[in-house]
Amino acid sequence: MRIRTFNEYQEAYKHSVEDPESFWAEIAQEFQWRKPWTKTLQWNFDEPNVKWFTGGKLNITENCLDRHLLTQGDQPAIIWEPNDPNEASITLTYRMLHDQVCRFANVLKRNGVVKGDRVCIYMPMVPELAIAVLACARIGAVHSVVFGGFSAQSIADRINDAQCKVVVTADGAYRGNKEIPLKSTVDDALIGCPSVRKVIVLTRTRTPVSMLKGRDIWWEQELKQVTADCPAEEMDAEDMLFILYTSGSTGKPKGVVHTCGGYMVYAAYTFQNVFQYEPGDIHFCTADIGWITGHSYIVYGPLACGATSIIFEGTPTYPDYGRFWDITDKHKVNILYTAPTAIRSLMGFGLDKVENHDLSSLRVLGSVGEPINEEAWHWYDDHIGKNRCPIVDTWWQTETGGILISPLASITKTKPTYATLPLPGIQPILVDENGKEIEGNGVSGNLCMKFPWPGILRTTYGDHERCRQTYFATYPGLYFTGDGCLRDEDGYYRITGRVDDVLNVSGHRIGTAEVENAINMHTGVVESAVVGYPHDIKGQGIYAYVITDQQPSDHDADLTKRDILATVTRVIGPIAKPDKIQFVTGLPKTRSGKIMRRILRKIAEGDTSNLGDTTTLLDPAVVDEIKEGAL
Ligand code: 6R9
Repeated sequence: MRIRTFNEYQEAYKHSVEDPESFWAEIAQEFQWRKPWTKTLQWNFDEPNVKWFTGGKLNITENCLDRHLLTQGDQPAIIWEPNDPNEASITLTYRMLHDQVCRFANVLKRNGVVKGDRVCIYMPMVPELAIAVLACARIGAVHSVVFGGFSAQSIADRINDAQCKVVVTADGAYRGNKEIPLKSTVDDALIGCPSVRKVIVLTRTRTPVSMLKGRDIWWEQELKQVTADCPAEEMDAEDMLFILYTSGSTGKPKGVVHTCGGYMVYAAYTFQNVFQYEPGDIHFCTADIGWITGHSYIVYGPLACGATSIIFEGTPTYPDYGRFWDITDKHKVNILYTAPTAIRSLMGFGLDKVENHDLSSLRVLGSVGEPINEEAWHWYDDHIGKNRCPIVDTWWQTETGGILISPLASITKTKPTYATLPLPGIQPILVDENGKEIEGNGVSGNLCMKFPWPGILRTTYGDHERCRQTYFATYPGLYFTGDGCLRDEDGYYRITGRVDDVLNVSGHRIGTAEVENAINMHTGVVESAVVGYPHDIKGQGIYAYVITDQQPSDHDADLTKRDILATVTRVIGPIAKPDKIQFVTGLPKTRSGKIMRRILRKIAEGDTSNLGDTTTLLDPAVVDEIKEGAL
């Protein structure tokens, strides 16, 4: 499955388009299957219905753990770097990780978890998070990891949507100089979650917690009750592996569903080829396992390839802004995979903390989560890669399971701000608003895919129609990504950002409707409209236009703003807090009552010169008022 030259890339690509089934079957054969599949691919994008490796039986943890034991059982699988650099880091070999995953899988079983049950995981970035994820996969339970920054309400919504039976959490989490109470947030969430029978709590911060009799149990106590003998559950290739919630243009986050066989093949194939992973490489992906990047490129992709993956608990700026470089130096990192927002924030601090570390172990640099601007690209290239490490700008989504468009490290010629070319198996197409294909080069349009790859989402949990509506109905016969895209004269792809009502704040997807719903929950708020605007570090900032029931005085306005921020934090989490709140008396609406976001976006961007046609507005005068009060 390994591509080594540009020529091989072109051949692989050609093969993948001409005969996708034999292409992917050859790759899938390199994994360990209990029973071979009978049909490589069945698909239509109308229902949609996509099935890869039908009839094939496997367990992803046998591929990520057991099959490495003979050849590299004593190689490090996970290196854990704690929040506080003075605390010791931990190395888990493949054998140790296998042992711990089996033990925790037995804990889950002991607590009534069976194949197909959903388990919510709300944890800090500690090795036990990866262990819990893999333990679920070991016994065929479906994990739903919820990022540790989400609020009790967000956890409850996700638990209820998936009807989770068990929650795995910790007493608290360390992030920089903060201590975050996880268990008490889970307690708040569970007031409204009747499906949950057990809560398993790991000790991390020793923050006092209340343990509910009959429901709450300690991770450490439970481990004393089990052995390390846990045969893996036999799974069908199309059995569910996990659910991961992500924001879209409607208010409610969707549970994206990935299945065992296709996801495994795709995560491993892309990890190996995009980063040109070599045995022994130390891979440092700075994402949180609560996002898809962490699922595919901290846990499953690297482990399926037998790599060493770093799990970092802390933040890029604690105890100082040299932390990434400190970790790179300390653990001799070969592949560094991070987000443009982190690069931009570190750029601002200058070079002293870069220059006092040895970064010579680095071979490949990666970028993910949002478009990388030219300045950040060059800073990364010059100062971190010292102009000798290829940068792979990897474009993909929660729904795609793995990277779709990206250079292959040191194989594909890179171009700043371009994700460059589709990986083998990926057939991008640009369309106009009417779904008509835009052919040729030097064009831009809406980015779609016309053929499935093994990692594509199968459904949105509990609501297949929503999956169809969101991804497959806009342009019949195509998977619509929600992104705008340019294809230049060389056929290189550059992602220009979302074309729907989804914001990308510090690499996190946030739906404008979600933020509006949260703001509208505040008592004084009548209505609100949220848009994004360019932000130097976050990529996009959140700008909220808010109508209150009483026009607040200056003093009251400050208080109300604080209350609104507190409301958003409580309903969604701190990542969704607006950067700017402007009080207005009306919103620009069409006669049919639709908010004209285009106008609000322009004003938020500070560009009030050309607002386009405003004659269809119900009350054009509100635009002047909003312009005058713009922040
Ligand atoms: C992996 C991940 C997906 C959205 C996606 C796009 C943006 C991700 C990007 C990128 C430009 C890149 N995005 N990678 N935009 N260049 N290299 O981030 O998944 O959280 O689901 O976000 O992020 O807009 O549609 P997810």
